Amino acid sequence: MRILPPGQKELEIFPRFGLPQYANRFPKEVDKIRLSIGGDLEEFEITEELTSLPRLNQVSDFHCVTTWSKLNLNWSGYRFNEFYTSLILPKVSKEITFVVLKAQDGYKTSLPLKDLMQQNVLLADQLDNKPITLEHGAPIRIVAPDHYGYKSVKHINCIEFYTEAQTVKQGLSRFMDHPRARVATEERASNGPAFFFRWLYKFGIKSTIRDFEKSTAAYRKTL
Ligand SMILES: Nc1nc2c(c(=O)[nH]1)N[C@H]1C(S)=C(S)[C@@H](COP(=O)(O)O)O[C@H]1N2
Ligand SMILES: [Mo]
Repeated sequence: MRILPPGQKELEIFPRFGLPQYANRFPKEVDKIRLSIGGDLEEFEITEELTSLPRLNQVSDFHCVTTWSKLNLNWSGYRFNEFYTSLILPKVSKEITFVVLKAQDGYKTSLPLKDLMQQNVLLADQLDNKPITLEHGAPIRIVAPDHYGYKSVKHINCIEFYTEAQTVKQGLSRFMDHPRARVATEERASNGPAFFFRWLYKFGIKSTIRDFEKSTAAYRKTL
């Protein structure tokens, strides 16, 4: 038996998942990778330059804050660390500490730069040796295995680099988004005891999986 992080349970499937309001939002551009870079540096765009970085494969576990975990996912892509050092740092003149991650479906979150610079954080464009599907983040997503799934932004198309922390979310979604969301220390939400969120979120897993499946099936028919 594998020992899972505190409060997590293994799921056999790897569902398309997220906050209910994202079930019906899909990326427009799934074939071409385009990253808008901004924040406290001059804006520019990254497309093919990404493929100049070394490709690597990584097997890692994925932990959703709602307590399900999928083990041994086989990703391929580029190390965020290498991406930052090779493609961003040359354009940076101030000390960057904070990164905002935005996606084609309107989803956004943030992480401290030091967390993204860990060796196991990827910009992944393949899962199981195939291009990442619509379900799992086409054309490219963040994979941050030490952080809850909500930091692993799918369909990422914009990355902003700042010298200081920014307010990315408002109200309830701000409360639900811990600034670091580390799995090992159970940083499930920005406030309140972890056991409460374990209990609360469990009720929504099945219905969320079903809603996302339905929306995906309906959307696929329109393609
Ligand atoms: N763009 C985008 N990224 C997202 C989400 C989302 O709704 N939109 N949901 C997050 C949450 S809560 C989880 S658990 C994972 C789910 O990834 P999966 O759909 O590949 O299982 O994506 C994260 N990244
Ligand atoms: Mo999640």
